[in-house]
Amino acid sequence: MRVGKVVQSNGEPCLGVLVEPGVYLAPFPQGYNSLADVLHSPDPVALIEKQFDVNSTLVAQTHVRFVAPIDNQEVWAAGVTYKRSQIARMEESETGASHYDRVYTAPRPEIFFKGNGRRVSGPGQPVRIRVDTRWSVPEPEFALVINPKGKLVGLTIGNDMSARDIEGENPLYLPQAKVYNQCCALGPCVLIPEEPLDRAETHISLSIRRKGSEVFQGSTNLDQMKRTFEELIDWLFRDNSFPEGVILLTGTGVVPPNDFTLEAGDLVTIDVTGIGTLTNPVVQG
Ligand code: DO4
Ligand code: MG
Repeated sequence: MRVGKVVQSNGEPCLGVLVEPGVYLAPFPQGYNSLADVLHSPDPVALIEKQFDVNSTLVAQTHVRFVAPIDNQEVWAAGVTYKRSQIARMEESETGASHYDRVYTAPRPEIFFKGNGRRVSGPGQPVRIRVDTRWSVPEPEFALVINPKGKLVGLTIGNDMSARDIEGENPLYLPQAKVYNQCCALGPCVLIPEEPLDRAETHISLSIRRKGSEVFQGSTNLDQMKRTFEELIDWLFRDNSFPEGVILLTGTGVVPPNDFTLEAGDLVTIDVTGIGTLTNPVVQG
């Protein structure tokens, strides 16, 4: 099931379930005030199905505005979980190369705080290039929606915007390269998997368009990720509690060539098998 948060014309949020002919809309079930409340319930699919049986309206997808599927959760991110990211990081950082090399194979993964809902853009909303960077890229990533007990309840698409020159200059600058206004995008909806994902068949692709032409395209699949979702969640939850739940980006396996930097006006599109498409315009300044 694919479910998201939709803002209606009166400004009120409601649930939206994506189906072939369009999107079913329904209010949050009684006693549940947010998408996170629903996703964190003991059986989200049953709860949503029950609510949609009684209360839903079918509308065309073009008439629906999905917003970022986040409420009060924190957003964290894992890094260097694909060979492609390890190589790119070692190339960009003279002083930090050995750190990236070691973290790729070490038992403990790289995990960092990425932000909260205030820093996250939804579908169609801008993502930002910092004013003080000359080398920025989007990072297309699988994003895990995790409940307060540490259970994976769904998957969405994430963009971990990154300033490669800042993180490459000194690994201690990582929080500045990664965490700033509009540094992350999530959406459009959350896939609640009803069976285990086929890793090799779950693709993530990135397309960047500039003035109407595609200037970068790349893709990978989940099988290329060195770590499992369960392993990343286990490390994230060690002496770390998330009473509101947490969204964890799982690292990028698609990195544009080293002479590529994003520009204001670019359009970033990320596609994930079974989830959908997340598109965001890029701004700077
Ligand atoms: O250490 C750099 C960040 C790594 C990252 O964000 C990624 O691999 O996706
Ligand atoms: Mg990343």
